[in-house]
Amino acid sequence: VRVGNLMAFLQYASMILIALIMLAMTFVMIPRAQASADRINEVLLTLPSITDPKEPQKDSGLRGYVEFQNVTFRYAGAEKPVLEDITFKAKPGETTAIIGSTGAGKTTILQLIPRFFDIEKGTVLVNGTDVRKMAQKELRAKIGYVPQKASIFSGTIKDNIRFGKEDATDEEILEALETAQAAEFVEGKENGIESDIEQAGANLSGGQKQRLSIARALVRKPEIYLFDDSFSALDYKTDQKLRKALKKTTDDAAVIIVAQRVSTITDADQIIVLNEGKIAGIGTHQQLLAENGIYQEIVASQQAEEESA
Ligand code: M5T
Ligand code: MG
Repeated sequence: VRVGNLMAFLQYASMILIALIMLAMTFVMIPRAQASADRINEVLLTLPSITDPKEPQKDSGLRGYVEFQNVTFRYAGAEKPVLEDITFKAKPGETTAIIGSTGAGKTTILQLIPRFFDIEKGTVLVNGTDVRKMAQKELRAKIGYVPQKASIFSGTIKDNIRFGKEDATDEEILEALETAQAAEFVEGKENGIESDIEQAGANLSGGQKQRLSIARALVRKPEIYLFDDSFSALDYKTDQKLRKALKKTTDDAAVIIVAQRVSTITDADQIIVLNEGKIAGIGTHQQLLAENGIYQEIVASQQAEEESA
């Protein structure tokens, strides 16, 4: 009998204990849930800082012009501006290259063209119109942007390219792949453009991903092309072939290329040397090589690298 009493006591005691622990846990969860709910509300109530003008300006009739006038920009909350007094022009049919060390602000310059951020001073013009006076949808329809990090989604190759243009036909897709030098490896796959891509492009190489993301921009047939370091994972020969093919399809468009390798941009119409957010020089490869110290340094360091490799 005594053992029975003891057992019953232990059972009840542990049941009470468990209930108490559960209660304590609930009290721990309440403030956490409260904090999460607050944050969710904050996000839902955030108003976008980039808004369309009430009366967007009409199309100027120009095509493929990009201009920066004394642009200064800082990221929200940053102490120092990342870009200072940037002035340059890109015209249709011309290639403008941007080179400079990491963190110089190259990506930031490209992102100001589709107005991902608003600037602090100066003006960004597309086809002669201030980007803040244009409807965002119209502005972005003019631009084909290949970001520095290629984002590839799970789905077929076709789905991935169509992300650039929803109603692209198979022909248009094949044409874009051809120019992007991706046709060969796509056609080598069992199902061609219907082949499946794994999540984040896990079954593709870095260069294959880059070329698909280039094809995605090409299929839009935009008037302004922005390539952010989009040729870095390609071997020298493919890089050259791609740029040659690009030249043909982009002959009446403005092309702005951010590059690490000097060899990618030697034939650009103008090269902008960016140094710590400021323009250190603009010119052709020959001009800069003759007179720009920073450009000479970049070229020399790449030659040294090649020799040691
Ligand atoms: C230029 C800073 C970054 C750097 C400078 C994207 C981003 C950048 N920065 C921020 O403070 N917040 C941001 O959201 O801006 O950066 P970048 O334009 O990305 O430089 P880059 O493209 O020339 O560099 P890389 O490495 O791609 O060659 O100081 O901290
Ligand atoms: Mg960058």
